[in-house]
Amino acid sequence: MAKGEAIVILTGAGISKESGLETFRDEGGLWSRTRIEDVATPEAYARDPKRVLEFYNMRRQSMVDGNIRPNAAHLALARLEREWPGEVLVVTQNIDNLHEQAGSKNLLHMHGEMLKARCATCNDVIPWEGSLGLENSCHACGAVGRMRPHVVWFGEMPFYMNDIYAALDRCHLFISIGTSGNVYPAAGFVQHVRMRGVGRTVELNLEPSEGATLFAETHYGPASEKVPAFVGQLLNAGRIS
Ligand code: BV8
Repeated sequence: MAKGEAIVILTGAGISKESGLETFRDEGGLWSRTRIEDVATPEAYARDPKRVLEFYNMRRQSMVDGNIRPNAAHLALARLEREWPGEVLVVTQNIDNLHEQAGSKNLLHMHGEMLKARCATCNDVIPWEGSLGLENSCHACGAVGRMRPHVVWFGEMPFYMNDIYAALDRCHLFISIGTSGNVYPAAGFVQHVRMRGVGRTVELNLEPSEGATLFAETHYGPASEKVPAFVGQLLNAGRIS
């Protein structure tokens, strides 16, 4: 077993699709019905906070009430973290809590978390499972109508970027799962790894992403099949290359 080889895994909405959560850019996905400019930018929130809060209340509700559970892909990544001798870091663009439910511990939500709210006045972040409205007040500073979803909108800086680039700079294997490769800076991570000239890059997706040609290795099909198979092979081989 090769000691200490580090793995970074980027996940997107595709890994949660088979758990019952919608993706964004697939046929009938979230952005086919709602414009990003209307619900997922700071300008939209400033212009019409009620509409933005409702968009996230609807999605949070389906996550909490819909009894959404991790699928075999999330579980396989948690198994890899438990059984691999080196570091395994999951960087997710997703704002659901399916990686946590599956048991992943070394996990960074670069686009935030649906089940948390943040005060736009004092930045206090608290768990939040119900609806968010303008009547809500901040438990820390008392500001009213300033609680927003703790998610990263377009034009806002994603979280943990320093930690993410440090992990990309030391990884031996970068795996991208269930993402269309449309949104930056996440879509640029594979290029960042390639520029180092070392390390293996793998895409596991339903179909080729925008960045498919940048990956040395690709496997296409449902995440619930491809991810457990890939993790099984990796653990059997006990080494990355
Ligand atoms: C930033 C959180 C810089 C909220 C999200 C002008 C002004 C400012 C910025 C920009 C600009 N122009 C461009 C940019 C950059 C912008 C960007 O990339 N825009 C794109 C649209 C061109 N990025 C940003 O704004 C980012 N911030 O750049 O900051 C900066 C610098 C200095 C100072 C300040 C700022 C912030 C981006 C984050 C936005 N927030 N989400 C929410 O969820 O509502 S993005 C959103 O897209 C989600 O996070 C989502 O995860 C992410 C990516 O989408 P995917 O996960 O890939 O989902 P998608 O539906 O696209 O694809 C699904 C894939 O799964 C498909 O390939 C499908 O085939 C596959 N699939 C389906 N089923 C399965 C499957 N695979 C396997 N198995 C299956 N069963």
